[in-house]
Amino acid sequence: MVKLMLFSKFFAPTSKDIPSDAKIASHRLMIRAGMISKTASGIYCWLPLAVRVLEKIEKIICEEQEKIGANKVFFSTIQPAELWIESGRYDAYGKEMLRITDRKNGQFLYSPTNEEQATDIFRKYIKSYKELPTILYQIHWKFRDEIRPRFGVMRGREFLMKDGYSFALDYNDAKEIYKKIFKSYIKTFRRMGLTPIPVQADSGAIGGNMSHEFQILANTGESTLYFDKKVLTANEEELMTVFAVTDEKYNSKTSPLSEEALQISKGIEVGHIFYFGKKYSEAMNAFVLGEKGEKIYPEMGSYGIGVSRLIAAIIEAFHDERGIIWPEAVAPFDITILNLHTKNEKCCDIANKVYEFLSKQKEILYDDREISVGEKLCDADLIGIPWQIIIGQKKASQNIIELKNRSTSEITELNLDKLIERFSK
Ligand code: P5A
Repeated sequence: MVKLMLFSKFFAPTSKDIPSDAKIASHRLMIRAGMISKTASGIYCWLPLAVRVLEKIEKIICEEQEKIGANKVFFSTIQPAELWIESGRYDAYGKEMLRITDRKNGQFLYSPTNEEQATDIFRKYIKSYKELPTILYQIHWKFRDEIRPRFGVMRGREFLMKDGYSFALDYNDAKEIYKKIFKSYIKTFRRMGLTPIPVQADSGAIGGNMSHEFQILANTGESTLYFDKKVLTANEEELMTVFAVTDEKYNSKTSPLSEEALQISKGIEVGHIFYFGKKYSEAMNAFVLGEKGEKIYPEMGSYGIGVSRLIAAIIEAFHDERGIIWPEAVAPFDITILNLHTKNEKCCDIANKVYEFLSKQKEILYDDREISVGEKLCDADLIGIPWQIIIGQKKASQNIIELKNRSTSEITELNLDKLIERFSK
């Protein structure tokens, strides 16, 4: 990733205009910060600031997936209809599936999810029980022709998903993998600065009998959650058993929670995991040979993270009336340098020195644009980079630099040496 960027050369078309369909903060802020541009209903182009955040999120996901031994692949986005006819989902998936006919009249579809394809790869290449368990995952674009795409990238038609597929020898192994992935999802979301709430869920179109959704608290969330307050502080192991459900499953008469323990909040679903046994392996005749040459149909699960939705969810969780407040782990840059007077020699000299030193360790967006002081400060708050180094002519003449924390708005005055020392730790 490029560590130093001049804003004058960086494509981040910020704006004050808010499109009329932008009903929630994350949608308004992503448009205003120049992160996304609408192509069609529920379909967006991703601009450089958003791409940088996507890359940060992907890196965290991939690191945590590697720790649990998952193998990264890219399934093709276009799949032949036959795979879905084999699994029995081709008709069941209905209008949400984007169906494609090629020039030879072949029937294809744009992947809404990849259980069939993962099972197909498995049956082609994995032949022995010794090769299990296997976990394959990818981070790739999906298309679902949602009836009501809304809230920008929160519920899109084209969206980026991390999807993983596991194959295990028996039920016990499958359950162990499910638990391992459950815990690794908690770690993944926590590394992004989020507080994930795993709720016991229904498995819907994916099918199966064990399922959890991972929710992030936000007033604009589409789900209503009923949960034990312990969820907010529990460790990964405890989270598997702490009570948390959505309104569809909640029944006040059978709730195990006291009034003090119960919290009701809105949430955004950023992940969803499923165990579904032999549903696909049997339907698609995917098996390995056991020790005595017997056929074993693997026990499967699939595991999703809404990567593009996460950006919107993070913004819903971290923003104020002025703009986005990125958690450091996923911020597009670590620091922005605001040279308020680009024609003033002293300001330029200090700004150049600051970025020369700090770009060795940090990712920096240097705002060198010739625009008004007000616009520069507003854009910095809007874009939400965690640290702002503000260089104005009056303070600069006394060798003073201001360091502003975007989250607390606290401003500290420092000289160059102290500033460099502050970020060298
Ligand atoms: C799990 C991985 C699946 O598709 N198959 C492969 C399983 N699960 S899911 O719940 O349907 O989707 C996983 C996550 O993707 C996000 N998501 C969306 N994001 C943006 N726009 C959409 N229309 C959309 N649909 C699903 C969610 O975060 C979901 O948890």
